[in-house]
Amino acid sequence: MKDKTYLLNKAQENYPELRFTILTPDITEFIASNGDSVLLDLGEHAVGHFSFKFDKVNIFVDAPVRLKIKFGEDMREINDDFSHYSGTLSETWLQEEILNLDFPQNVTMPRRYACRYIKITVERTTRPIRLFDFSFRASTSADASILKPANTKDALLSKIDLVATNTLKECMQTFFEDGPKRDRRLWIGDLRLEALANYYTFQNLEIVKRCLYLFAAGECNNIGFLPSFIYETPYYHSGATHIEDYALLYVVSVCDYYEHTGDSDVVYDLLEICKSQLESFKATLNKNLIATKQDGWFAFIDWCPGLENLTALQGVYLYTLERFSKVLKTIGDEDYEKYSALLSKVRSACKTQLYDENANAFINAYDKNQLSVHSQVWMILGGVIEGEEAKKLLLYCLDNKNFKQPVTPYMRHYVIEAMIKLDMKAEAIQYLKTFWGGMVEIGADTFWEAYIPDDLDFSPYEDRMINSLCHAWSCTPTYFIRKYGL
Ligand code: RAM
Repeated sequence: MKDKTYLLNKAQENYPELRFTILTPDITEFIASNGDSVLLDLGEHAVGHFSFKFDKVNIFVDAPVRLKIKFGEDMREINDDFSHYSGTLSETWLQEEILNLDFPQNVTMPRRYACRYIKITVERTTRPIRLFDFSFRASTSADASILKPANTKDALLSKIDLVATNTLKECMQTFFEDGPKRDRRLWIGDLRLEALANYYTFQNLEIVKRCLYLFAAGECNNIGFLPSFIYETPYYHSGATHIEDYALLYVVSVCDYYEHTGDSDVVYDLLEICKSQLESFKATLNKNLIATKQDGWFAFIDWCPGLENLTALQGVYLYTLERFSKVLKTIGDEDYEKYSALLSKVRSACKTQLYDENANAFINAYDKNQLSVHSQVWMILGGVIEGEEAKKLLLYCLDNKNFKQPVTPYMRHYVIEAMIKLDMKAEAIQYLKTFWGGMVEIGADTFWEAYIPDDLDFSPYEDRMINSLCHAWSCTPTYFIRKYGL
């Protein structure tokens, strides 16, 4: 196994270049008295730093001026009253500042924001003031000049592709962030989907490599799983959460990278850490080869409330085993046979023990026999069921009220992946249009972290205000549209 210094050096060698653009809002000057406010529109979602100039109008200000500055990813956020926030995540993510300015000056706000709209309210001034030369210095490591338009004649799919590529561009900073408003860190589940979309759009291979090495240097938990997220600011630090499905999807991300680039040096550097993720997971299978819950475990799969997720997790394991054994075979690694034999054994164990003929679906006592789309999709992606039988099952469970349904674009990505696997291209297009197209129709400039069409107030964190409206895991329509010509 490579040591931490080696891995972090590799991550550093692949530090992506940030590109900056200066955006100027629609309004250039604001003459204001006590209580006045102005709304600036950047015309697009942007991530970066805001600056402006402040001066007197004619009489010199004789006391500090107090401004409230609010940044919104959309207008709903601008209109929200943050003092009513009651979610489970810290309200310090909400983008609102009070600035006390002692005298006329040029102001550059030190913090980074993710927004399209900026509302400035003059909370207190004793004299009229002038605010002007508004400017927003936006950053991304995506090179927009190499992005070609998607090859589709369908207007809605083109629009979806545009919003998806904007989402990805905003999340590409010095690594793949999950959301530039919140949490601004590198999560494995998001990384995997961003990397896929990036291969077909901005093609920045450095950033993918950097992220793979950053995780490999992370601190594993007592079971051996990689941390599910990483911070790099102000210094490298691995997250304290270890999500089992994310640990497996790290291996898949390495396989994706290899399949896309053929770069075996990276695979050799990361091979041992990948094997250890699979070995750690294997240790949690019972004697019948079914995954069991361990103390202190956290499986993610989706933010669907009340979801029981062991069957889906087992599917993620099979999916990972399949992808990893294929890479091992290509690079001639001797463990190939071991992993592919295990894959067949666990697959047939799932078919005999988890497929229920009466329910016509996969259920699992460890999941309290709960019916969910998640279990079906991951059993399909894990290759437990195939062809017409799998297609029938997928069509049966989607939108069926007896089955728990996906709530995040993240899980919906995997629904579409299953459709593509089963040659259900028409259904995949329809699903993309209904779901991501739904966000476009209600004015999304970037795709959201969570979206339930008939519950726009849904939040995994008990208050919609904290939801991220530009979220990495929602960017994959561009991948499907461009890779599969949807
Ligand atoms: C949230 C973020 C992130 C996701 C994790 C599991 O905190 O939205 O994107 O990967 O959950």
